[in-house]
Amino acid sequence: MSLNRRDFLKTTAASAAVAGTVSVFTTTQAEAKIGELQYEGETGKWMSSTCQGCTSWCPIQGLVVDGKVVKVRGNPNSPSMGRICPRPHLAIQQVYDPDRVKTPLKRTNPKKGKGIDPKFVPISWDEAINTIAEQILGLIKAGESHKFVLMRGRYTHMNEILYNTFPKLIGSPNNISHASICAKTEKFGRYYTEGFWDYADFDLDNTRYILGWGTDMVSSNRQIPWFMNQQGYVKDRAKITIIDPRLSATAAKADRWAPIIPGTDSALAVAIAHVILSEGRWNKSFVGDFQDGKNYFIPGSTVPTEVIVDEKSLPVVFEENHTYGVVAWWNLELKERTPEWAEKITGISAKDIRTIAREFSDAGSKAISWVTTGASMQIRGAYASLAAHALNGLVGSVDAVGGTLQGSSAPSGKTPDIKPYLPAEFEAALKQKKIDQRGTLKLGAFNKKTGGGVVTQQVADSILTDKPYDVKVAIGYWNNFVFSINGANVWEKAMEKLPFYAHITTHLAEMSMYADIVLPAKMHMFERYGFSKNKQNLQGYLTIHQPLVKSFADAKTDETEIPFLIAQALAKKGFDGPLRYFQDNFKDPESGKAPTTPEEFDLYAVKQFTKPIWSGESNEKGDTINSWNELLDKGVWKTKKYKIGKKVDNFATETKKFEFYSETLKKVLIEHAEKNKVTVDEALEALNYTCRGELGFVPHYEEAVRHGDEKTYPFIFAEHRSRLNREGRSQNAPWYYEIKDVDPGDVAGKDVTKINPLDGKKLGLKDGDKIKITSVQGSIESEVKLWEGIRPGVIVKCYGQGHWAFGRVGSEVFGSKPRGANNNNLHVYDFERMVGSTPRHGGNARVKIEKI
Ligand SMILES: Nc1nc2c(c(=O)[nH]1)N[C@H]1C(S)=C(S)[C@@H](COP(=O)(O)OP(=O)(O)OC[C@H]3O[C@@H](n4cnc5c(=O)[nH]c(N)nc54)[C@H](O)[C@@H]3O)O[C@H]1N2
Ligand SMILES: Nc1nc2c(c(=O)[nH]1)N[C@H]1C(S)=C(S)[C@@H](COP(=O)(O)OP(=O)(O)OC[C@H]3O[C@@H](n4cnc5c(=O)[nH]c(N)nc54)[C@H](O)[C@@H]3O)O[C@H]1N2
Ligand code: SF4
Ligand SMILES: [Mo]
Repeated sequence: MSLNRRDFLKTTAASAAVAGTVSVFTTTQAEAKIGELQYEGETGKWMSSTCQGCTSWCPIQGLVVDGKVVKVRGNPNSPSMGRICPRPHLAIQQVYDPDRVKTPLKRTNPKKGKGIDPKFVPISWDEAINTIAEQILGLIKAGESHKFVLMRGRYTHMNEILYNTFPKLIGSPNNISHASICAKTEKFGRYYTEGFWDYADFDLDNTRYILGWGTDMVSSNRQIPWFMNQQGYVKDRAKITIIDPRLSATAAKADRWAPIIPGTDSALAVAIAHVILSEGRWNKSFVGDFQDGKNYFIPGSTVPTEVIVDEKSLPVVFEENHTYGVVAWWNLELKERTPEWAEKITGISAKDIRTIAREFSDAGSKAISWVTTGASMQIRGAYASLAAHALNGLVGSVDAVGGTLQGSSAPSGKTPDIKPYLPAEFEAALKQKKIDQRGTLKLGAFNKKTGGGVVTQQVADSILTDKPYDVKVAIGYWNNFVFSINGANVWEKAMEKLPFYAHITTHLAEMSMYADIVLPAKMHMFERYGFSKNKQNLQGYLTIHQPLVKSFADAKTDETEIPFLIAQALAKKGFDGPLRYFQDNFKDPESGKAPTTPEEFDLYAVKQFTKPIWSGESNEKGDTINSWNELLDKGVWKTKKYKIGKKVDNFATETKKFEFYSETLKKVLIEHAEKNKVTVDEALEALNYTCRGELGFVPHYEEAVRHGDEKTYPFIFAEHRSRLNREGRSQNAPWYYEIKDVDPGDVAGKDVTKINPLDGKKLGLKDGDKIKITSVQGSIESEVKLWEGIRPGVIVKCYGQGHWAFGRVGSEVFGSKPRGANNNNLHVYDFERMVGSTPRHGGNARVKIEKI
């Protein structure tokens, strides 16, 4: 349907007037009347903000006409020079979605559960905030403030306030982010080889080879717009090989697609390393060489410590240059890892493995091994991440022209110290263990140390078992864990049990259906202040979020306005620590005025955090910006281009070298074992890895874990994300369904399961057949699409649909019946235990298929 601008404005105004969502259960998809919007001429104003449709965090601009944002484009000042992907256009349907929460809501049905109507009624902000403040005070008075949990999904860098300081200010150690359901194990490989715990940057201008591990960079991962734009140029200069069980959009245009059996990436990576070393193809200037110039990396043999030459016994010395432990890696792991061995495990022929290894190493330091979550967010993904990243060390492409880079980062203000605002009685509560059991024997949560990271998924189990203690009050924002985490049914049960939950959200989502209070959030792209920092195209940048338009809902900013309101309510009730902290420390950097309203706090706080940019003090490091208004106008500040090569021999590893034998991992594993009073081998076992001894310190093959026996569950389940997913947030946008066939093999308007035609034949299935898919965790119903883009024995389905409570378009019947199916009903509630991450890839579940 098409709507002219006047009708469009009328529709949004009308829906704004209908407050609340009482009896939302009766609305069906057929009644949804959101359509295309057209605008009359571009007479409006382009204003800068930031897209958070994915972790690329692109600077964008919105065209504002008569107080409405009608169009989006890239910000020309961005490092990608104004490129964006297709997804920000969907954001228009997000912000003007008539299904948005328009006022605070209160649950009137005390019974909680999937499919149970919460019977929400609209309430005032005062009542909502007071209810939350009472709950918090109740905990404080009972001396159990640690039983409060703050859960964060997506965020801007303003999360320092609600996520980082707020829980502590009210006496709780529990701030739980979504990092471990996102991409943590991808970072593991970089950290334990080159000491870098972050997203990488890549020198696409100069690269000659990209070896992508689950890398679908025109669709997902990071710097998507830049890669989409550069893909053609890159292809002129470089070869691209994509290792992915599925023919992704990038694989379809690559030089080679290696359809790997899910979860076997570590085998392929070590076999590639084996070829590179045994054929003498490593980068001699980066890695070094044997002193006598001979190659002692002989398949099947350990590098000897000495050889006999002319009846003389001579020591074999490898003079290592910028790396550490290449001989140990060979001796411990690589010597037997032939392509023939890997062929049986990975499904990639030995011939292809040799070709990939040769082509990759021919490109030398201009070859990128680009590891994504596909090859790392697996049950035993830590060593796959390590092995695939280590290939960059062999060819010397780490911090090299045409290689993989750590990149730069934009400066921003520090978070003021909260200690003076913490009452003495919080001391014990703040020392309580975090609810996610990080750092315990079976949940290493390694980042730079044991227990350093979050284990998001564990929170459900901790709530259900009251371990280490019972959670009583929780606030979640910009998150939807009931939908977005493996074993969705476990989260459903946990949320059912949680005594008090407040959800700060733009839409009622699955997570909101368990809420006692729902608070409407301003939409991040067009309605609120904030800032994000990232890197693309060799530049670090800071990009501003600002209100382009006034929210049509009575919404507030999750990360600033809402904590300020709660702080005010707490102060009125006699506990003024948080309010004093906010008012003392977040004065307007220009006028010096302390904030008295949530709006002032929001503005002063964002100005304070971004001051290093707009004050002009960073002009020498990058773009020139001299005032707050100039930052709002330009929208983005970027660093000068990253200087390549400085990190070499100065990596933040134990040896300062690029570590093939990871002394850095060894140290953390020993720490973890000692902390939990076990040996390193016992720790490895508890973390569900098969290696023992020194093998645990080098990249090596680990057999994939698959839940379900092969006989009952003959297929491996794999998944990918949609080019249209704005994480879990765009699925109530009609455009999402209309153009869903942008994902290879998918069908517009549907949520199909892609099955190889050979398997289809065996099972007697044809396109459009309805099927039930079952894993040991649960079942989904789906529709068959026969497709050659997935190997026989593996089936694949896109992630994103299957919401049972996400608007009239996203759900078949809001509150009870999903549209499509959620993959997280099949993914098994299990962990990658070294990092504590949630393994959505690697084929964690075997499944059976039944025709229905
Ligand atoms: N099977 C499977 N599971 C996955 C993934 C996958 O690919 N496959 N991806 C994983 C990854 S990488 C991630 S990062 C996580 C993301 O998972 P989560 O962090 O749980 O985030 P979303 O699913 O995007 O849900 C965010 C919710 O916030 C609300 N919301 C939307 N916009 C706004 C806003 O502007 N402000 C506020 N306050 N609220 C808003 C909506 O209710 C929405 O449902 O999911 C993970 N889960
Ligand atoms: N379009 C889009 N882009 C996004 C996001 C989004 O929601 N939508 N979200 C952003 C976020 S939060 C994140 S964390 C990143 C994640 O982005 P990526 O790291 O790129 O991860 P995914 O898209 O989850 O999966 C990548 C690929 O892994 C493949 N795969 C599955 N199993 C295996 C396996 O066993 N081995 C290998 N080698 N590949 C496998 C899948 O087919 C898929 O093509 O994307 C960001 N970019
Ligand atoms: S969805 Fe991601 S890649 Fe696309 S414009 Fe937004 S932040 Fe950038
Ligand atoms: Mo993510």
